[in-house]
Amino acid sequence: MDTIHLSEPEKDVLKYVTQFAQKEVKPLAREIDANMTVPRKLIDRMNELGLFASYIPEEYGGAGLSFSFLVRVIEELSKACPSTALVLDGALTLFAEPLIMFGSEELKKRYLTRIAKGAVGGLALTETSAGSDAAAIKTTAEKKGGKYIINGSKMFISNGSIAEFFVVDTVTDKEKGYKGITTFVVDKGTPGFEIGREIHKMGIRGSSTVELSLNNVEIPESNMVGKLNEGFKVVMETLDAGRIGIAAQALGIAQTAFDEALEYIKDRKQFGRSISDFQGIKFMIADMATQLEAARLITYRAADMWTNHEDTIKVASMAKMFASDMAMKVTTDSLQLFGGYGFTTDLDAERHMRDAKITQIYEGTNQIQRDIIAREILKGK
Ligand code: COS
Repeated sequence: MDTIHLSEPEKDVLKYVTQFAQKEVKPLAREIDANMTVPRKLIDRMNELGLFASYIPEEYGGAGLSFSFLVRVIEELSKACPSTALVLDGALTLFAEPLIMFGSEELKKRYLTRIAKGAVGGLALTETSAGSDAAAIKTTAEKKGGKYIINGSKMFISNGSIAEFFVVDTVTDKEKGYKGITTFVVDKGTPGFEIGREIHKMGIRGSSTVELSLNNVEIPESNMVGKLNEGFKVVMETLDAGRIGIAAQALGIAQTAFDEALEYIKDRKQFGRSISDFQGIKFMIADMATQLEAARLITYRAADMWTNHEDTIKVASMAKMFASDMAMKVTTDSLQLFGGYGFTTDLDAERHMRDAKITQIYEGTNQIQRDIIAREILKGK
């Protein structure tokens, strides 16, 4: 099924991305999970194939392909290895997108051109006491002359150890709540900016997740993304795009889990026949395939809406919530279809289930997504 709107050249490029994902990424997925790192040469290879440049506008050295295309790329890479997909997803939806939407010409020239050449970026919003309540961040940015001095710390930052720069959210006016938040770009290597310990995780183990600490980090005012005290809008809109990326990641993980289980049940014989002959198994397969199809439709619709600059808040949250809940269910049922073998680490079913779990949590828990969806509906959207 191909309901997403892609140009003919995008469709052609996507075929190569699928081949690359299946031939070069998938064989490394186990090793990436075990070693808890995506090899640099794989990131370089994604760059060589133009994947980092794909979503960057042409005037900044990119190919100017659509967000819908990027979503399909994330899905295809996630079928092979969701940790590898997250390296690209984080760089493009969480770092490049806010600059594309809100960055000054100077910032776009300085950073988008580097992303287009394979530099990784990240988003630093979350703090130990500000997760779902994003506006509760405490990291401050104080103006001194033409500079801002940033102090604070960040938690669970994806791409942490490999990113060269981060979009960082700070408090610039303590009295004003979310209307006192400002977003800046901070380069790795700026004095006082430290990348902390690598956090070990249950799933997407190849993706780097770290704490960041910022002690008197001095940055020029020109690093501000958007306007002073309007950073909450920057980050919320960034997450609208990011959530569609996570929906695509969830889709990819679930599709692979399903495909592997489907192959197995056709071969596996019990009671003298293939277990796919049993109604109990058939019903599971029918439900899983239907859930996958529905998640794909809503994710593609959200992607096309974002591409067309429509109001996507509600549908982005729906896609993220629905696709990630689906992925958890489908990966759990896929493991079940393998029986005892599925519970072993000899097969990939358990990894898919571990990888799916985070999609219900990050870029806004599914409880927060439900809150956003209801709020939008009550507003009449
Ligand atoms: N897209 C665009 N704008 C949004 C938005 C969204 N998804 N969500 C909120 N806003 C806007 C609101 O419209 C409002 O703007 P106005 O001042 O123009 O009216 C402003 O942001 C404040 O909204 P609200 O009052 O709802 O803010 P809250 O502090 O109550 O928080 C939630 C809103 C819960 C939606 C927000 O904190 C959130 O998304 N939390 C999850 C954070 C998250 O995803 N973290 C993951 C980090 S990356 S792993």
